[in-house]
Amino acid sequence: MSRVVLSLGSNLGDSRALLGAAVDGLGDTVVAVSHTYATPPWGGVEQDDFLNLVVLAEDADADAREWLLRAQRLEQVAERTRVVRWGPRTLDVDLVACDDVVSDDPELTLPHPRAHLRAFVLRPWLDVQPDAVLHGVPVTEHLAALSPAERDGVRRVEDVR
Ligand code: PH2
Ligand code: MG
Ligand code: MG
Repeated sequence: MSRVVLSLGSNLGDSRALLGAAVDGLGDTVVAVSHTYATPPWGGVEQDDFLNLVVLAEDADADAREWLLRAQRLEQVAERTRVVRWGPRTLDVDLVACDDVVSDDPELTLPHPRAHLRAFVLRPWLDVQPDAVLHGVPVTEHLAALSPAERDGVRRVEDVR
């Protein structure tokens, strides 16, 4: 059994439909879906706001690498292109954490190396796992450590699912 925390984001195309289709694409592995949030772009590239959400999923037959493949397949279905690092995209599906796996593999670093800095990951994560812990620290504390501007930039919108 593996339990994964996935961060989904989109700011190109019909983001609501793309995110909804990606959640559907995870099928019955989905345990919980967070609310949906509009979030200012993180990473310094000028672009439209993103829609972000977090999915908690479980599958007895999937390890972290298999979740990565599934995430990449969902991105392919969304015809994801990525021209600029941290730039606009139709769909981004990132593994935030997978069980207690710690990996410094450059292709699959776990937990996600920047998750603790991103309110657009932390805030929705708390919807599905209020007692979540990252790097031994409660996610609530990571979120509290961010600037108020970073936290307040994450605004709840109508759920895609
Ligand atoms: N994804 C990025 C870069 N910046 N900013 C927000 N708000 N949400 C994202 O999903 C996002 C981002 C590249 O993965
Ligand atoms: Mg990403
Ligand atoms: Mg990604």
